[in-house]
Amino acid sequence: MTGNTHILNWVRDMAAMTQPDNIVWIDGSKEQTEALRREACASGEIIKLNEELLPNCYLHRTAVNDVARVEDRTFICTSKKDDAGNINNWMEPKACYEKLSKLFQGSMKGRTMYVIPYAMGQLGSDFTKYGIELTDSIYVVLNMLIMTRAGAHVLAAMENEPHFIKGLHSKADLDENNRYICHFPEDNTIWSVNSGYGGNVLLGKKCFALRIASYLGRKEGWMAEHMLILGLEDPKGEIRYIAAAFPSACGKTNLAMLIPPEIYKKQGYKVWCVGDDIAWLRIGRDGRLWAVNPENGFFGVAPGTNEKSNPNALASTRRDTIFTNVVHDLDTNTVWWEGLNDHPPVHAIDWKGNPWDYRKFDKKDKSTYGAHPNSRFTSVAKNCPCVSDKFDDPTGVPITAIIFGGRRARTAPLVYQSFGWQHGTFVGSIMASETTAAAAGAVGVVRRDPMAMRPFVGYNMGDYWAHWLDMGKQIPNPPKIFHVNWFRTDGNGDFIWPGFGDNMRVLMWILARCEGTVAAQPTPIGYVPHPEDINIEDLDGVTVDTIRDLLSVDREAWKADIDHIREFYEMVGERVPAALYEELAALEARLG
Ligand code: GTP
Ligand code: SPV
Ligand code: MN
Repeated sequence: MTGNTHILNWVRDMAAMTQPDNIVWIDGSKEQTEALRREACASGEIIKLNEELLPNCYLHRTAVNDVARVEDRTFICTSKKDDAGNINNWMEPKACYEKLSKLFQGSMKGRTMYVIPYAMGQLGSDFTKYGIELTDSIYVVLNMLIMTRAGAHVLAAMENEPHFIKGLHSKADLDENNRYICHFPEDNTIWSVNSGYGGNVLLGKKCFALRIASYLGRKEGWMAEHMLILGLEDPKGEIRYIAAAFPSACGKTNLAMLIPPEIYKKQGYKVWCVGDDIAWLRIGRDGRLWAVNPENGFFGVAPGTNEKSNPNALASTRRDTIFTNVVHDLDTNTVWWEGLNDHPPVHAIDWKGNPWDYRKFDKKDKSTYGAHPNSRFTSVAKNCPCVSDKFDDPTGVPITAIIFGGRRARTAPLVYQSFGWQHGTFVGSIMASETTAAAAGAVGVVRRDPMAMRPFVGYNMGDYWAHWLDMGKQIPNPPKIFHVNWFRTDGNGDFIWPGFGDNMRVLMWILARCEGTVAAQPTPIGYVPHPEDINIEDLDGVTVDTIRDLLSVDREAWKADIDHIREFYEMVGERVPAALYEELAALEARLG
């Protein structure tokens, strides 16, 4: 165990409230992990899959009402409401502790409390922060052992550490009317109750590494962002790193593990994955912005992942993986999901645990899906064939370009470059995207999702934008900022741009702009490529005219958007920096 009294006292207090039958400290050893797997298999919490086909892989099904993050039940509990801001739900900390204490009271009776010491980031790095999660779920323990660096070695590193993020989770009764995901940034505390779904309960991820970390980042002069990190290696072996923020289920994992199209592959280009969801960014001694991925695994969207769309992600899931809410193929004891291949299993159990008849599958009717649209795989990052050799590097990687993006059927062009950091911050602040299944609620509705952080910023969004502007002033050699949209559709609602691996063609333009080796056309919204500068060699059905269409800036649509942006800024409230209102006015003027 530990001699750290901060930890011991807190564990004792939480145990007094939740009243578990036992307390088990997670050490990360093979023996303990194996024993927990056996116990969870015996209770039916997880199912062991075919050891030959999927070694060390397991399937878990959540409760049917517990399949995604619950944004309307997620709270930022700062002492002043204004510090949480209008984008976040807010509760007064004391009131929230009291309310949740009642739900936690005795919630672990008859159960074991697991104490998970973990680190976000590589031990020994300036970036790294510690956490402890207390949970009554073995599923959470097994996921945390993949998603974070966890166990006895981390607890040893925390021996003299008064600062750590205190996370308390209990499944309690999985009562959705009493489900709460609450953050107390002033106390380094997270309380999550009545859920068993990933983003709500793997507290190192969105709760700590984004909500609490974004709050700490502002205080301490760094940034926590909902960004993938990839390295693009050229034939000379030089690697440039890109960080990209897309909203949930909008393509981060896919871009992070991109396989270059043949035309680039044969020249020797390669793409390396540093992270697929979260980046922590700090100003390096050399004046550049440096990034680490604080996670240790991928909690990726399963549907749509296949040999063609994302072979690297698929390969990562072929061993040591926990699958959540996918189809169970009974004939082979393996898993399946929509979009994996054209051979749905004949004898199968759907994500709800019911027998599933693939012949009744109808794309338009969600109730016929075998896998939940937000079903996920939890995989070890090191099992990814394209994992970067900088993955464990405590200094991280220097970022050349930052990309924002979202799902927009019309307004946003395939790619454009901002005029500079301030304008780039503006571009991030006005990001919008169609909602996805990653969060509970309607899907396909356009909503503003600044920097893809709307559900994850742990303080006032206006202050967050001010922090972005501030950072820009402090970084001597800042990354250039771009915006992409892979999701423009034609008259039939089909995607025009092929996407996936071919997104590399856009990354090549972005890096050429960073090098200053390609020209661009200034437009009211930013610099747009000359259509012939996007490489379409070997791209079936895509002509220069297709690219011209993808790059067109629809002035009327943008003018109509201005009012929405202003309304959104007004909703965010008084703390929106004046510089962003100036950018908005300048955009309006340029649109004429
Ligand atoms: P979170 O884990 O929720 O943060 O999601 P993410 O941003 O990592 O999204 P992910 O890469 O898992 O992709 C989500 C969905 O978008 C999947 O169904 C993909 O098939 C689809 N997708 C990803 N990239 C592209 C693309 O370039 N074009 C198109 N049309 N779809 C894409
Ligand atoms: C997201 O929704 O952005 C995810 C999945 O990455 S979750 O961990 O549930 O937040
Ligand atoms: Mn995410």
